[in-house]
Amino acid sequence: MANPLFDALFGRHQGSDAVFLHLADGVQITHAQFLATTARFANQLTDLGIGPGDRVAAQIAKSRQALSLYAACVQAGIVFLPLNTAYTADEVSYFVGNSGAKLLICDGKDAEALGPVATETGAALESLNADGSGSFPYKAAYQRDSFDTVPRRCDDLAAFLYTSGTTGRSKGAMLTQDNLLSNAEVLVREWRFTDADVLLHALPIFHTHGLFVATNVCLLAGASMIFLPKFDTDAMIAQMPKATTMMGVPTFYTRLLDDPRFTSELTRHMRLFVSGSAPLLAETHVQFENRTGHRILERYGMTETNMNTSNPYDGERRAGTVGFPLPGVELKITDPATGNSLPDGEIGQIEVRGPNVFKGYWQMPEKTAEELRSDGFFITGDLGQIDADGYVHIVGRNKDLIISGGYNIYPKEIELLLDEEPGVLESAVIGVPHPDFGETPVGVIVPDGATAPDLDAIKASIGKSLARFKHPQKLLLVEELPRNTMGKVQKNQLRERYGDLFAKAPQG
Ligand code: MCA
Ligand code: AMP
Repeated sequence: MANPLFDALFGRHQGSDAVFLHLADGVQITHAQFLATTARFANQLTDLGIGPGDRVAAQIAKSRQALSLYAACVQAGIVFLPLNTAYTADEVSYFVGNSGAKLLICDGKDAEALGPVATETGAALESLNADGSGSFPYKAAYQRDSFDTVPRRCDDLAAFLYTSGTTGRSKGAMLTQDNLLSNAEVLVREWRFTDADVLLHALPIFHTHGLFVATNVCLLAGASMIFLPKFDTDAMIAQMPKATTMMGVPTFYTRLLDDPRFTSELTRHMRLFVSGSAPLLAETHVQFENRTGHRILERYGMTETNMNTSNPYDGERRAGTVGFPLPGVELKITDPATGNSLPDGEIGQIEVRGPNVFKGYWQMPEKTAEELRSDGFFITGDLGQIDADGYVHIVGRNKDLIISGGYNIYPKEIELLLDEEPGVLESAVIGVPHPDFGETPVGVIVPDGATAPDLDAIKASIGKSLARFKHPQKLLLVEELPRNTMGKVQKNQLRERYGDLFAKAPQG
């Protein structure tokens, strides 16, 4: 029996001396070298007693070894659970505990802070550092560089990605081999990836965009990647002439456009720029085309569904839209109250069905049933409409979510912490426009009247348990929150009131 995901992404490259990764320091890694490390890691995981279906959580820096850990999990049939490096020990503790991960791999610098997490959850703890050193690769170095790939079925789990919820509790989205493989296959075809492509990769590899879209597509097409540790404008500009494609969140594009060195000459060899994870302003789309002559291809996806829609490769890439449903993906716009389909042109909730749609939330059957209908349609929580030409427009969200620089922030999680703070009666966290991150969280607090809230102390206190990117950029005091007649907080009124807190200073 085969392992469809491993065979398609990695197995096909066994023994190949073609370059897979161009690292920032100029070192090139061939597929054969990459797969030798992968096999050693797979042997080491097996020696640690971790087998098919077990979860391995990893909070590690982006490196070729981190990518080999992903590949090793796929090869050994282990469920890979990557974690944002910004998460605090409190956050990691929840993910490891909830997933029942048998092993937590972290950066050596975090081993002391995460030691108690491992003890509490019963997970083993190993380290893998940004430079590829650490206890895990040290032990793996003594392992064989070949591994008998563990057979898997298409609907076996390949990965868990945690996504926050409106209740403030994160949910583990269970992604199968076929969810990942079918989506990568469609994207390779739709975006015309070949082994001649070189992708400029500056995204983190703990989310769908950087791992399952960018990396899986390149592996499947036999393309190589310029693998940068993170987004850095200077490095992007230095590497761009060697690349043919780039994928990024809108912040990548606005940051590049802010730099006068980013010119049409610099992008002359590029054939494709893809944007997603957050709305790309039509203004950015137009500015990009004026500067470079390239039209950014915007697509739309979710952790639970991988990619759902894409603007066309050939044909008009329409600014402010996310294009058409991908082949194999059904998309409908429904009335949130009844679930019935709405005619084209009307605004409603976006629902999708297809091989890309996840299996459900780990050990949360009620949550799964709320969002994943029995007929297979997933309720995305995004509001959209389909125009007369069939292009999908995302016009808003039916879920209380803030997207900052491509990272999702669920207000509830912050509100629950704020409400616990001394002097706070209640709070509302809203997303307001931000010139660099698109949106950023702001906390609006109603004092309890007994003790005056100390905003600096509150910031410091909630900061201990929240990842840096979730920290409200401002805390404001108000006498009361606006509510409708049902008593529901009117966040849109707050967003209007505070919408220009971070407005860019007028030019000239
Ligand atoms: C870093 N910081 C942030 C963010 N990133 N704050 C808010 N939002 C962020 N996204 C904090 C840092 O901790 C630091 O805090 C301060 O901002 C300045 O850091 P800076 O160096 O400017 O940031 P950076 O390291 O350059 O990161 C910005 C970034 C990065 C390049 C936009 O966030 C990024 O790579 N985002 C991509 C996220 C992504 O891949 N999303 C895909 C999710 P301080 O200085 O105070 O310590 S997958 C998905 O959404 C779906 C499925 C889809 O459709 O793709
Ligand atoms: P995630 O938790 O990373 O799965 O976030 C998925 C959410 O990101 C979607 O439900 C959308 O709200 C948003 N998103 C992704 N791509 C786009 C896009 N191109 N335009 C607007 N929103 C997007």
